[in-house]
Parts: sequence; structure tokens; C-alpha cells
Amino acid sequence: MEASRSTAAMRLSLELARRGTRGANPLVGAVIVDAEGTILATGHHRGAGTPHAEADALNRLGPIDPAAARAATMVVTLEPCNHTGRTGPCSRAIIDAGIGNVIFAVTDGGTDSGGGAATLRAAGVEVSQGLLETEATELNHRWFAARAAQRPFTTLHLAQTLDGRIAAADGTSQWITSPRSLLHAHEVRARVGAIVVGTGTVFADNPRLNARNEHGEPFEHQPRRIVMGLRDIPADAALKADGNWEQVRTRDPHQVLALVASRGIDHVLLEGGASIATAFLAADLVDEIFLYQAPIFLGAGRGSVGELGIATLSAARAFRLDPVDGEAVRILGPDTLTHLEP
Ligand code: AOF
Ligand code: ZN
Repeated sequence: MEASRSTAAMRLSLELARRGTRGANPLVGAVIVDAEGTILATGHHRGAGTPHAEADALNRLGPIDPAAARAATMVVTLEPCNHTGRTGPCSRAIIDAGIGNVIFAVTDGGTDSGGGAATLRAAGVEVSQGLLETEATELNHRWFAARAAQRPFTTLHLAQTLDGRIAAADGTSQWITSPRSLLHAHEVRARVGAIVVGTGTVFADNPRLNARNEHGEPFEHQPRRIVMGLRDIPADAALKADGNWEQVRTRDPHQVLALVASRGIDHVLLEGGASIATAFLAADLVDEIFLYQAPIFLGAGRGSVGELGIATLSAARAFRLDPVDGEAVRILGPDTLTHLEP
């Protein structure tokens, strides 16, 4: 295949990858092309627990005669995985489908998941790597960094007023954002392995911290609740209801993530309040932010983030818009939702 054709296919794969949701798994896109570079099928990974990009593309390809499969190329943003995790190995699926060629951008490098390229080559598949590697690394840069540090990927939830407040002067805080925003937040809860809150949030709001749908019914998957802080929380705290919780008696966010990782959890939601946001931001341990903003001012009251030790503008902790399915900013009823990455 002409180089310009494979580059175009990889660009499309990178674009498709962005339709998914990052978290426990990276964003991955895949395109299957024939020898001329004509697209036969496309696929992307939607999020942990769902089919991988390669499997998605193969499913959409459907039946194809062996000679055509042999001549086809799978162009994918990440090295096909080699392990059985929540889904089966992509290297095997590609071999079983009889696909003759694979071009991937960046190696997986995971201790379990890596090694797909070697498996493919051993089975006689033509494999090349490194096409648009910089772009593919950039696409998941925080995810790769989190895995290299052997810590979970972190999502910070901020729900605030236009002037960045999470409670009024008298402490009232329910509800700043709309029911539509709350529903989105619950959908995020249903995708993570754990939610982290501070003891202050437990005392102030006594939240249940489970994930509920628009009818108030619990989703099938419920996150573990992690309470960070030194104070004893009340014996009858609502989040203790089903026993799927624990307290970490520390103020160190690294220790919290180490504990979460030791439980086999690879994606956490940092939900509240300001002390949690501050501690994780200060330690550069926030991989993405969902910022829910209500169109109101309070002018006083608690801010969403506290002291970060920043004295001058040039030292600001900077984030950038990170599109999810083409949109970094969404309208949720009266509110806006902005998705950001460092
Ligand atoms: C791929 N294609 O689309 C993705 C991959 O638990 P699992 O089965 O979902 O596996 C997750 C691991 O697989 C993840 O940590 C990463 O190494 C890789 N992700 N691999 O071949 C994909 N999302
Ligand atoms: Zn895979």
C-alpha cells in the first residue's frame, strides 16, 4: 500500500479513537483497508469492558474471502493486545480472521497486554509499527503515564458556579448544578472502579456515592467508595450502606492511589470536595476533568479548589480542551460540561 494511503488510514483511526471514553483503558481506533487503501471497515474502543477497536472493526467487516483478508491491512493506533482481560486478545482475533498485514502506531508495553506484534509475526502476519507514533502517544499521554507509574487513571469531577464556588456562604450546596448534570455524573460513577471523597464531604453532604440512572435505580456496576482523611466518619454514614467502602487515613494522594491500585482498580473518580481536588491537582495526579458549570454566581462561599502554591500567572496549572466524541464542551440543560486534560 502507498505510504500516503496508510497515513490517511492511521489519521482516520486516530479520529475514530476519539469517539470512545478514556479511563481504565486508552482511546484506540482501527481501520481495515484493502491493498489499494480503500476502507473495508472501521472500529473504535468505547471504554473498559467493551470490545477493543480491532474486534469492533472485524465485527463490522463481516465475512470476507481468505485471499481478500490476506491482502487486507489492519491500521490501528495501539499495538494489538496479547492478553485476555475483560475481552479476548486482539492478536488472536486478527490471526483468526486471516488478516495479512497490521500497521500500528505505538507499542502497548503493558506487562500482560504487550507482545501482540510478536504473536502476529510468529503467525506470519506482516507487521509494521511507528506510523504517526507521536500523535498516538499524545492521544493517550496521561493514560500511558498513569500505567507507567502503576497507578489508576484519575478523573476529577468539579461541579461549580460561574465564580468557581461549590457551596454558598451558609454552607448550602445542594444542588448547584442541574438534574441533567447529576445524571451525567452518575453515568461517570458507573464506569469507574472507585470514587474518592474527603471526610469533609461525608460530614457536609452524607452522600450515598452510588451510581443511579434517571429513574433513581442503581446501575449494575457500583464503584467502591474510598474516604480520604484522618477524622472518623459517622457510623451511620450513607456511603457505608453496602459495605463496599473503606477509609484511607492519610492526606497524601499518592498513598490513596497506591491503596486503590492494590485493590486491582485502574480508574478512580475524585468527587469531592475542595481539599481532594487541591491535593490531587497540587501533586499533578489529575488525568482528566469533567467540569460542570451552573450559570449562577454566589460571590462568596467555598471555592472548588484551594491553595496550590501558585504565586504568578505563568505558574498556573494548565489544562486544555479534550474532545469526547468530537465535543470538549457540551450543554447539559442549563449547565455546561467541559472535558479537559493536562
Ligand atoms: C487493544 N485494542 O482497543 C484497547 C487495548 O481489559 P481489556 O480486555 O479491555 O484490556 C485492556 C488492556 O488492553 C489495556 O490496559 C491496554 O493495554 C489494552 N487496550 N488494546 O488491542 C484496544 N483498548
Ligand atoms: Zn485488544
